[in-house]
Amino acid sequence: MILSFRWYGPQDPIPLAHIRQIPGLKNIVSAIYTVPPGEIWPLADLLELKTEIESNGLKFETVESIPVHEDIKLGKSTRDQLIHNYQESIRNCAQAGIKVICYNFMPVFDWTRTDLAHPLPDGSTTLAYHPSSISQPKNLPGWDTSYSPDHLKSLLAEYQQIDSEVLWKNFAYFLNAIVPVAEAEGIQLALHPDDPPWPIFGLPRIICTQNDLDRAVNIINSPANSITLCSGSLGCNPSNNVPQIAHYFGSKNRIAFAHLRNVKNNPDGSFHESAHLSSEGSLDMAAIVKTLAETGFTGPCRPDHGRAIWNEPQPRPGYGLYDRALGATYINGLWEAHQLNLQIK
Ligand SMILES: [Mn+2]
Repeated sequence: MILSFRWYGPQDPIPLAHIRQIPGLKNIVSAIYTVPPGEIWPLADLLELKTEIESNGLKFETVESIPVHEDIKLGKSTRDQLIHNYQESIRNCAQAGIKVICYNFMPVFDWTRTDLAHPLPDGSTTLAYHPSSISQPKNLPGWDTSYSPDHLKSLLAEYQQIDSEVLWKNFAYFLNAIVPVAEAEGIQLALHPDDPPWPIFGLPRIICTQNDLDRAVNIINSPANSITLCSGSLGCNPSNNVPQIAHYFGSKNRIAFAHLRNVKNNPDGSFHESAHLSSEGSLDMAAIVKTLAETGFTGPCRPDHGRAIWNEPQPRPGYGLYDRALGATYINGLWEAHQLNLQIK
């Protein structure tokens, strides 16, 4: 396991020098944020980012994420050029020393919450989701979309023609074009599950369960076609047994990247992101990390989101330094304990 931390590039207010002070933290997870979706990530930009990260004593081997253009998901005639660009971005990442590329195949919306500052009894705030608060995309707080209202409207209309089986077909078309390139370049693609793992706003979502992930990895049976095990995304559906999912894909050597965070699920279908500790949420974090250790996971792993604590400003909700750093040290503790256990056995 390579303990890693997401950093949003030079515009991220958290200095790399502070991230480096988290014990055992070796790697940065980042992306090129200045290039619009669908365009090629220039090698020069990747190398510049790598140089900055390395000059702070850290490594850059994991990309999260190269966005997949909506025309690819919609299966439009423009997709071949866009897929060609995606292939070029993969090649440029490989040249810059990247080993893992995280991506998702969620239509229009990335991770979705209805409350970005849900108060917890200890005085911290966190990201939360309540099904009754979700009706129209425009009602989402802090929604940062690159789409204008008109563009969004036309995209949503286009998706009216797309059901989940068509989306699967378009996903397979995309995978068949990019997995061979990743394989040739020595890169592992790491499909992130949908978050939350159910359809929203009438849009299909297809990467929600163990079966969905299994269908995805079986489209092309190659380690280059792997998954991101995101405990929090999968875990906010209580029917997803995350330790079991970790065991299933870990045993097949198809987990390329792990996101570790805890969620507290409520009977009404709402949830909030809790502190990482198992007893704070609904997930058995110790069992998840134990499974990764026992199945020989060697890839990057990062604390996913964190709460807002100690009055830290949250220009990017979920991505402050303090609580993610606590999560990182907790992961360290679990990992060390399980490594010791494995040695004793
Ligand atoms: Mn995640």
